Amino acid sequence: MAIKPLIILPDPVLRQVSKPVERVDDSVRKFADDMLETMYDAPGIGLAAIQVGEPLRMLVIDISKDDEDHAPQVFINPEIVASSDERAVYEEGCLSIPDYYAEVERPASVTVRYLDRQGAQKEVAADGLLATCLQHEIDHLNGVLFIDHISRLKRDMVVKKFRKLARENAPSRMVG
Ligand code: GNR
Ligand code: NI
Repeated sequence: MAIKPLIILPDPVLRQVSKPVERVDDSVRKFADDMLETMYDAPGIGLAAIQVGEPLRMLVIDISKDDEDHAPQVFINPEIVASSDERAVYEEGCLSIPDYYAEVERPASVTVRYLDRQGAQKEVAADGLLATCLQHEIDHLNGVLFIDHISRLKRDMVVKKFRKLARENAPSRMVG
């Protein structure tokens, strides 16, 4: 198992559209374990492969409470096959946009079809936090971030702040 470095805004890698996993084999399962370890270390409740630089359509989620046992879930090639008309608002955050939180409105429930870590096709009807988290992660597979769902004014402010941080932390600053 290995903890992988997280890709942070405004890295253009986060805007890539990820490619389907062609075969669920040991290397895919090993990568899912690395993603889970990275997510738990962060800590976060979800992680998409692109957040560690792999443009593959897979994500991991664990929405268990702190005082409960871990409940890791792996979703490979997930697809939203149904969404409710009902909406829900959650305060979202993203490991690729550290320490920034904003309310996002999304369908309150979704049905997601996916392959599990054995490569078996599954379907889950999700609501509550799982529905929000699945939509947040599936957005990542399409190069979409939660800040794309907030006002342009707020988004521009966040992007500007993270551009500045990236500049300040750029290796060029260390030279000379
Ligand atoms: O850890 C995370 N918390 C979270 C809270 C509300 C809605 C979505 C999320 S996902 C996020 C981890 C992450 O960035 N996944 O891509
Ligand atoms: Ni995220």
